[in-house]
Amino acid sequence: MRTRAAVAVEAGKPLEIMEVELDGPKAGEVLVEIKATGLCHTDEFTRSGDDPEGIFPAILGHEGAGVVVEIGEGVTSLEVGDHVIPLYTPECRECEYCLNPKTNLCQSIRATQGQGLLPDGTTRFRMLDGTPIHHYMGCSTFANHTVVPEIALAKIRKDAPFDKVCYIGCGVSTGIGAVINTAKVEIGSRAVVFGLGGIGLNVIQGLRLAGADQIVGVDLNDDKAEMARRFGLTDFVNPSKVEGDIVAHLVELTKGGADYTFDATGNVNVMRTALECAHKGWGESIIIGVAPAGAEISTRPFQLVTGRIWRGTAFGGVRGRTEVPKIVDWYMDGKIEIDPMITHKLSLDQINEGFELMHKGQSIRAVVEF
Ligand code: NAD
Ligand code: AHE
Ligand code: ZN
Repeated sequence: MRTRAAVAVEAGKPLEIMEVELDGPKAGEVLVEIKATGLCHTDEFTRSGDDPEGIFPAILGHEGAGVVVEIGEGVTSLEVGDHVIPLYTPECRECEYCLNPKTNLCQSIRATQGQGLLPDGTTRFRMLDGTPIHHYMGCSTFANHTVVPEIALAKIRKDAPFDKVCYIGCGVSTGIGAVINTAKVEIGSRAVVFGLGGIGLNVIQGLRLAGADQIVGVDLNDDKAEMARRFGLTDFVNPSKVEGDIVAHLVELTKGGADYTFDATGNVNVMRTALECAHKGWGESIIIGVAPAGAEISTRPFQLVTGRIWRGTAFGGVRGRTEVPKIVDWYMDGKIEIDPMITHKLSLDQINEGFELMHKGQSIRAVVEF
C-alpha cells in the first residue's frame, strides 16, 4: 500500500514529507494506522545525527497511538479495530529479560530493532523509486501507517483520545515510571529534577503521585517553571542565575542533599551535578536523558563510595503490554494529567515546525495528528 510519512533522509536535514510504499504485515506483525504521534527529544537526537545507532533514510517517531488495520499470520493477541500504542521497548514475556522481574528491557528483537529492521531482518518501507527506508525504534510513528511486531503493541481502551494517549508511548510512561518503577520514591522524599521538558514534567507529576515533600526543578529556561508548578514543583532553580557552585546551592536547598535526583536533559555535565547533589549515604540519581555519541559521564568515585547511587532507566522501567493500558486508565480516571502538556497540535506537513518549537523551548509536547 501507499502511505504518507515524514522521512529522515539524511542526518541533520529536515524531515521530508512524501508518499512511501509499505508492505503488509508478515507473520507475527501488525499493520497499524497511526492516528497521532508526539515529538520526543529522542527523535530530534536521532534526526540531528547525534545517535550512534542512527540510520538513514528512516521513518522516525516512537510516541504514537492508532488502530489495527491488518494482522499477520499467527497474531493472536490483537484483532482488526483494536486501539494500540506501539512500544519501543517490547514485551515478549518469554525472553530471559522478560522473565527477570529486575528489568523491562525485553531483548527478543533488540538486535534487528537497532538496525532499523523488523525481526526477520527486512524493512517494510521503501521510497517510490524503490530505495529501502529503515524503521526506527521498532515504531516509525511519523508515518500514517506502519508495521509493528505484535509483541511491541499495547492494546488500549477504545474511548481514550489518540491525540493525548500517544504521549504515553514515551514521555508520560518514562517520566512517571522513572519515579515509581526505577527510583521507587517514598512518601516525604526530597527530589531534584533537571530539565523541565516533556519528560521532566512527567517526573514531576510522578513525584507528586508518590507523595514527595520537596520537588525542585532545574532548567536554563525560566519559562518552564510555570507549567512545572502546575504539576507539583515546589522550588525552581535556573543554574545560569546561581552565584557559586550549583551543587552546593542544591544541597543547601534540599537540606543536605536530595533523596532522589533525575536527569532529563541528556547533558553529561548536568548528570554529574545530579549525582553530586544527591544526599550522602543514600541519595539516588536516575539518568533518563540520552547523550550524544562519544559523550561520557564522570565523577569522583568518592561520590559513590560515600553512598550515592547512579542508575539509569529506559521507558521508565515500564513493561509496555502489561502497564501501558493501566497508565491509559490513570489518565482516563483523572489520576494523571496529560492535556496541558500537549502545547501544540500539528499536521504531518508541519512536523519540522515541531522540532523548531522544541529547539526554541516553546513547546512541551507537539503532537502530529493524521
Ligand atoms: P525537551 O527538549 O522537552 O526538554 C529538555 C529540557 O531540558 C528543556 O526544558 C531544556 O531547557 C532543559 N535543559 C537543556 N539543557 C539544560 C541544562 N544544561 N540545564 C538545565 N536544563 C537544561 O526534551 P524531552 O523530550 O523532555 O527529553 C529529555 C531527555 O530525555 C532527552 O535527552 C531525551 O532523549 C531523553 N529521553 C529518554 C528516555 C528514556 O527512556 N531514557 C525517554 C524519553 C526521552
Ligand atoms: N541509540 C542510543 C540510545 C537511545 C536510548 O537510550 N534510547 C532509550 C529510549 S529514549 C526514548 O525517547 C532506550 O530505551 N534505550 C534502551 C535501548 O535498548 O535502546 C545510543 O546511544 O546508542
Ligand atoms: Zn521518547
